[in-house]
Amino acid sequence: MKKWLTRKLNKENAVAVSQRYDLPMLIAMLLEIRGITDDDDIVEFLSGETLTESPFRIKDMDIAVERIQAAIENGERICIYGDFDADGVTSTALLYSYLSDIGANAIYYIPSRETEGYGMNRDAISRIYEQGVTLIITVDNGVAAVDEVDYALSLGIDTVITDHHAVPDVMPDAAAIVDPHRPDCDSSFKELSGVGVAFKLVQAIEGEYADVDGLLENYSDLAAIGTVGDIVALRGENRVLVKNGLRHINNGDRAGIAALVEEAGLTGKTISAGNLSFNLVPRINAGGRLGLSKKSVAMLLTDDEEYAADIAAELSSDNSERQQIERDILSDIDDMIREDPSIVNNRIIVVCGDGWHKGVIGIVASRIKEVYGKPTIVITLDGDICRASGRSVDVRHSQGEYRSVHRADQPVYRYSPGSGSFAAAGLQAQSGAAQRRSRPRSEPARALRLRQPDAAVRAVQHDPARYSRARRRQAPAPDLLAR
Ligand SMILES: [Mn+2]
Repeated sequence: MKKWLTRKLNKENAVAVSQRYDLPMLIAMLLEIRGITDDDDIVEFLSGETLTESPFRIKDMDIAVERIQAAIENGERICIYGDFDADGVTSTALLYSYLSDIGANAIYYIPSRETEGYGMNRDAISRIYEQGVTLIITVDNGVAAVDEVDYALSLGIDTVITDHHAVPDVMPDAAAIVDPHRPDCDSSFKELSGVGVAFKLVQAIEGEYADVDGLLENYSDLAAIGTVGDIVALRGENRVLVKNGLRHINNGDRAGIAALVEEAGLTGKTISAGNLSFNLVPRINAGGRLGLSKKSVAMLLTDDEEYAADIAAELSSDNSERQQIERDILSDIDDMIREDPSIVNNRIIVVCGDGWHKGVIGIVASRIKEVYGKPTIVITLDGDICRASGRSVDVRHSQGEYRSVHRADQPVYRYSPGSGSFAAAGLQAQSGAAQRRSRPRSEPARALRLRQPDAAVRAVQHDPARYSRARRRQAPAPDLLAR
């Protein structure tokens, strides 16, 4: 079960902050508990109206801007290479919208979640090459694409990477790599989402004296959705983006977002960050799971209200379909746990099923992790390919988890690490090893799963004490399906 550790409150500090900033005591106490105690942090947290740090503090930003400006001046064709989740879709829409507004020759590409998976791949680069592209700008991905960037270069395509995922030991040989997690990057705010980094890139292209408030007016709605979608901390620059973005979303400024709001039944209500997270982001993410991410980008770019409404409706029906698929898998897993409670007694929960929809196993893992408070890996088998998605309570665990799976299951075809602050991992591998790992440990449970009830009874009769002890230790199972 989940164990909560509560942070001690230093009441004296809270009283001082309350007096100094003329704040209600409750707010001062919350600031104290959240560790927002420096004067600079408090002022930033309380105001949060605009971005104050120069985007050029992020490593390689100057090189990225130089390469992009050269491309614009020379009329080179630029491809924005995005991702299919809410962060990737909004990053793509933001950068595409900006670049085409300033007259760049830009296109965008989002890999199919179903057939290509996360990140750059050679086939996609070949197709991009055929369209005459000489510069790829990645958003929300790319920092680990060593081979793909080399391949692009062999076709005469430069790559500028903008990303916010953890930086691997060996980075791609790209023209520029803009990622606040680079160890040699001295920007002060590290928790930007992909769209946050894309926003900072736009700010940088506008130059040192950019009209930041104007940019916030144009793009913070997109930035808010991607930022909330990636579950990064809503403080610092993220808070500025979300706060401004919510204002514009509530004004109904963008047809595509207004259409999503309408589909969610929220028209006329004040949209909060919670609404973004529970009502808008899942619809955009569902688009990725069911092959509609390109349409999501189009929805966010269009001024045509009817076109936007059509796509929003399509995304929403897919969202309810996805929820049903998710409920079915959770109910399978619930049965498995009731049959063999030892599954949830392990340090890491591993469950495995045949033909579970690979697009939702991440959400399922996240739900199990939430209920049991333990790192969880959900594996789905499709013929002899198995795909897994893991969610951890902490990114350090997530990485360890990934490593141990990596060792167990050879060969791993693709692995997509979680971002710096979102403890997630996914991988794809040949089955066999994974099947062995996910097999329930107890003998009767194993026999039951093989549909050999006699063998199960024999195993219990052989050592009744063992299994009755296991039963007694087990607390009543929480309901995975309860919302
Ligand atoms: Mn992201």
